[in-house]
Amino acid sequence: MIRMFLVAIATALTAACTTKVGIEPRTPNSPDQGYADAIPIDETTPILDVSMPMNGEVIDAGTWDSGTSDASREIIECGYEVSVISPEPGSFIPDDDRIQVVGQVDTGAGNPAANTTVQLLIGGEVEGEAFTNADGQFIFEREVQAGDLRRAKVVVQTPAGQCEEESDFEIFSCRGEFLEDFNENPVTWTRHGSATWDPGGWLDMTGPTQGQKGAYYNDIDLIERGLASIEFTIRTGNGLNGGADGFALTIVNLPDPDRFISLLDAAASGAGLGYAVGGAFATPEFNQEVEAITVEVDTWYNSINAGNRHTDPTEENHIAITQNVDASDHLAWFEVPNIEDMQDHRVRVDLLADRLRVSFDEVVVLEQDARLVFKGGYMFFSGSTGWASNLHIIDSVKILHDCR
Ligand SMILES: [Ca+2]
Ligand SMILES: [Ca+2]
Ligand SMILES: [Ca+2]
Repeated sequence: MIRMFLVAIATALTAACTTKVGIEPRTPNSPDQGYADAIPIDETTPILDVSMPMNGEVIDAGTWDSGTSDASREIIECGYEVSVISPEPGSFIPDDDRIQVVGQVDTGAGNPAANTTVQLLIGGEVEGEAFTNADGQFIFEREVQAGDLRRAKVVVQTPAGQCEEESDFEIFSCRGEFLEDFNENPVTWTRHGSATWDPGGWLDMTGPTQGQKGAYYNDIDLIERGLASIEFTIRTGNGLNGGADGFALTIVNLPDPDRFISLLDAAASGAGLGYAVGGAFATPEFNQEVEAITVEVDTWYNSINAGNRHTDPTEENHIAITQNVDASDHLAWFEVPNIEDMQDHRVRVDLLADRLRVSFDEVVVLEQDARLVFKGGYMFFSGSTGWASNLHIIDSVKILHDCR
């Protein structure tokens, strides 16, 4: 897990990314639809853990006398710089996972602050203590539970008192974790239309053929409502006439999962990427309003003037978040001009209470306020081709849900 974070950080530091992002003006959802207030942070007392300083000495944080001395609670200016390096701020981690909170203390002059006492504070309470090593680095090791690292910080403690310099960080912990690598023909997923499972260990929504529409849906593994982080790998290209149309992951709050087949039958191909059946895409065959969040990878510019039911927000290839199975309802989007390269690309969307955060190939490319209504539900992948075509390959799904 930690190695993954370090890789992510290294990638973030080395990658250059120039994408355009945008949002369409939105009518705010009614307040009772927001889920921010519906997910209280549990008041569970965090389980005290053992911290492991890098000088090898193990300190039981539970034995530390937390501030009976007035001097230790005094806040003073020390001039240090404190930073948490991993996990990345805003990370999502399954409940009960052991993590290492790794960071660095520097003196104001930019030198490492060695042999310095640091404390992990949660809600103002001391949850661990460690010493920095010769390079100024510290490690706290603990198990995440019930969102207890949602509002944490690391501070420096000196004999004269607690330093005012601190590093805040936020880690979400999740009760639900869904993983699927498609390495075996998946039994919890049902094929629809042109989609196929490839023995290579992935799904393809369309093949390279023109005029296709395909999907795989999962009506067994429920994704819970609330904060969530959705990740998957895509690969597209090798198509005709410049490549199109794109593919999508949708999580739909279908009251009756038996409706999946009628939804997918009615969903628009082409511009609708095999998922669009709401709003401008509603049909007499499926006129039920459903709540849904879709992550779409769109490789064809549609314009309403050309007889289509919507205009894409950009002429470039784009990754977008849409809602309520309406491909015209782009909550957020960013451009990815070169995505039809038949290379693996990792897409991650974090659904937070008040904002959306999208990462592409481990780099955050978009973070913006959004009043989301994520009710959870069942998921499906879909894709389509038209006059232009592409392969639309999906792999390695990871969804952390029911997060706090
Ligand atoms: Ca695979
Ligand atoms: Ca399009
Ligand atoms: Ca689009």
